[in-house]
Amino acid sequence: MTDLASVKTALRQQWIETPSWAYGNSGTRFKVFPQPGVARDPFEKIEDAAQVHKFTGVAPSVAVHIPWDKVDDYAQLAKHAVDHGIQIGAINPNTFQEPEYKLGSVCNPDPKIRRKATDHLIECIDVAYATGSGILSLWFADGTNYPGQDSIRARQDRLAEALQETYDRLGDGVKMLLEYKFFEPAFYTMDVPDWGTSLTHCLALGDKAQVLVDTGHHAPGTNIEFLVALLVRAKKLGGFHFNSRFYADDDLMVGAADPYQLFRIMHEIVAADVLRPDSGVAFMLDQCHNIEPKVQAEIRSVLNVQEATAKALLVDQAALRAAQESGDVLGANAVIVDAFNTDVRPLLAEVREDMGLDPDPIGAYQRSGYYAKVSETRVGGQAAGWGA
Ligand code: RM4
Ligand code: MN
Ligand code: MN
Repeated sequence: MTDLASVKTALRQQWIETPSWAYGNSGTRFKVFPQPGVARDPFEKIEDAAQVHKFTGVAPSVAVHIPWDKVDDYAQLAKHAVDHGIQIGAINPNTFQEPEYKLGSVCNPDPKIRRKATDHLIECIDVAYATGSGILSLWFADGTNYPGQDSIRARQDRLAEALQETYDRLGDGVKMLLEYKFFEPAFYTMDVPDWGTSLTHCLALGDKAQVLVDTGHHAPGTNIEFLVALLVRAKKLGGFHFNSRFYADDDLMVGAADPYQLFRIMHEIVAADVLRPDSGVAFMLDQCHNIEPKVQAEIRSVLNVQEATAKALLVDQAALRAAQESGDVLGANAVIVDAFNTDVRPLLAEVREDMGLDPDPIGAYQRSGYYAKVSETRVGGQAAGWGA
């Protein structure tokens, strides 16, 4: 039997970070459909993120992307977050949107462009210290489109060099996460295509470098919970970018495509006892909301992670172990399936009431009138986002 009090405590303490870019306009390469009330600057994005925390109680930080969220005074941005009841989370350098980066950033054959990219990574360490963030979260769009375009090995050497220089500048308060993605925007080789490549670099760098698992960045059929278990065992799981993909890197709401996969991932997390915020694993959303309202979609996503987590916490670990040890294949599987099939919504409603929250976060958000209010007040200026 699972101890319900400790399940509730774990759910109350859960920490899910939302991304600032979820609150801007986004779309596909075909069209960005602008929405009313969209944040126009990093301060308004923080206000949106604060709404997600206000109604869920478990989203107390917001990741930023530089230069999308570039401001003159980062201490002021951090204070704005605190004034709204949250804090700045991971700092994500952006080395994929400037003309120089056509052939890559830290892996570019031109040393001047590599210098510019590495300088930006180092500048983002300063942003981390100025905002009180403990995470520099790296994703590189680098790669090649055609066989022979560049030397695969030379690009790895350049990557290792840039990572080492950045790592050496981290100081004691910031750690480095290295994310991978198996294709796009490069289609022949990505320079960090998979967790093995990321792990290889992180092992060479040292304890402050860990792997970031973006659930949307794998080939179809990849067993994500397996690699999560492996990374936890190696003490190299730094965090997640949660989202769902139906085909490729869709960045849709986590739990939308395959809630059973999300549950299986959370089961590995719970079984390894790395759910607690002080375990060092960061649970972050990395999503874009192209056609659905953004703040509400982030709330829904947080609830989806909570539901998967609650189910994982309800797995009867003693029964599972007993079944495993006695070779009871179907009995062990039934323990997992039973937990997944539990309706945890009443339990989560109780947890929210214990936290002084409305048991129905989406209903409460809708009744608050926030969306109507910002749709009226956020007029003029340029909405944040990708060209809308
Ligand atoms: C990438 C990757 C990064 C994210 C950008 C916007 O595909 O997931 O984490 O920062 O998209
Ligand atoms: Mn990501
Ligand atoms: Mn992605």
